[in-house]
Amino acid sequence: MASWASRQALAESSAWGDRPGKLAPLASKPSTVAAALAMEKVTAYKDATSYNNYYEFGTDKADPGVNAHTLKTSPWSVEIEGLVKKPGKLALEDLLKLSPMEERIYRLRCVEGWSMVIPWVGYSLAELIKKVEPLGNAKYVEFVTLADPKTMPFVGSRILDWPYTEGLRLDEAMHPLTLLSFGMYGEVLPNQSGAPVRLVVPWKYGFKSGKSIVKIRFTEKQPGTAWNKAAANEYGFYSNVNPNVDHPRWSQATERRIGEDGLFAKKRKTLMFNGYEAQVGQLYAGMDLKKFY
Ligand SMILES: Nc1nc2c(c(=O)[nH]1)N[C@H]1C(S)=C(S)[C@@H](COP(=O)(O)O)O[C@H]1N2
Ligand SMILES: [Mo]
Repeated sequence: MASWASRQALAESSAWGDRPGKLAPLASKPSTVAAALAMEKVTAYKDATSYNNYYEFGTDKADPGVNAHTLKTSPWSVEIEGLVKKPGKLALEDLLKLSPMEERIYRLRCVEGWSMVIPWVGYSLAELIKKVEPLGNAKYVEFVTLADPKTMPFVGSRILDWPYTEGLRLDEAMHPLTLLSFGMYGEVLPNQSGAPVRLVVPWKYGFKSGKSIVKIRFTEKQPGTAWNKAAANEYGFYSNVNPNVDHPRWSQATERRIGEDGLFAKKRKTLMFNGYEAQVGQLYAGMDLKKFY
C-alpha cells in the first residue's frame, strides 16, 4: 500500500482521476481496512452527483442535484442520545477531528438495481461509538436525518414519514466497514450526497446509508426505519444486499452500473453482501436471510 506521502503525491492522478475541484478538499490517508474495491472502475463524479436518491429534495434521480443547494450544512451538530455513558451534542468541527480520515472505495447498490463505485472519505463509525460508550443494554443504533421544511422542498409531502430514519444492530454499526462519511473524491460531500455527514454501509442496500445525519440514538428495541414504515413487505430492517431474495416486484439478481448506460450495456451479477461476504457474513450466521430481509 502506498505511504501517506506518496499517496498525496499521487493525488493528481489517483485511481479515480483528478479531484473534481468543486468543493473544499478533505484530506485522507489510505484505508487501514482492507476490501477496498480497487479493481473496479470508479464512477465519474458527474454521474455520482447527478443520479441520486434524496427524497427530501424530490423523487426524480436528477432532483437532488438540482434542488439540494438550499441545504444549510453549517452550523451542524450531531446529537448522541439514548443508552450511552456520554450523551450530548457534537459539533461537526469536533466530529471531523475525532479520528483520522481515510479513503475507502466502496460500491453502493440501490435496491432499485443500480450501483456506483465511490471513493468515500471518513472513518469507521465504531470510532465514534467507542467514544460515547454504549451501555450494556444498547442493542441497536438509530440514525435520524435532517427534516427541515424551510430548506427541503419535499419534507411535509406524504412520500415518506419525516424525518428519514435508519437503523442498524449495534454489532453492524460497530463493524469496521461501516463508514461515517464526510467526503468523497477527496472533497467534502456535495449536498445531494448527504452533506455534511452521512453513513455508508457497503454490504446493505443504499437506503440503509442515511444522509445528513443529525441524531444518533442507542436503543434496546429495534428502531423503525423510513422505508420499512413506507412499505414493510418490500423493505425489511436488515436489507443486506442479497441476490437470492427478490424484491416483491422485481429481481435482485443483477445490477446496472451508473455511467455504463445504454440499452445494451451488460448487467452485472449482484454479489452476496455486495461482495463483502467474507468480512460481514458471520454477523448473520444462523439467521434465515429470507425471513430477515
Ligand atoms: N436522508 C436521506 N437519506 C437517504 C435517502 C433519502 O431519501 N433521504 N435515500 C437513500 C437511498 S434509497 C439510497 S440508494 C442512497 C443513495 O445515495 P447516493 O445518492 O449518494 O447514491 O441514499 C440513501 N439515504
Ligand atoms: Mo435506494
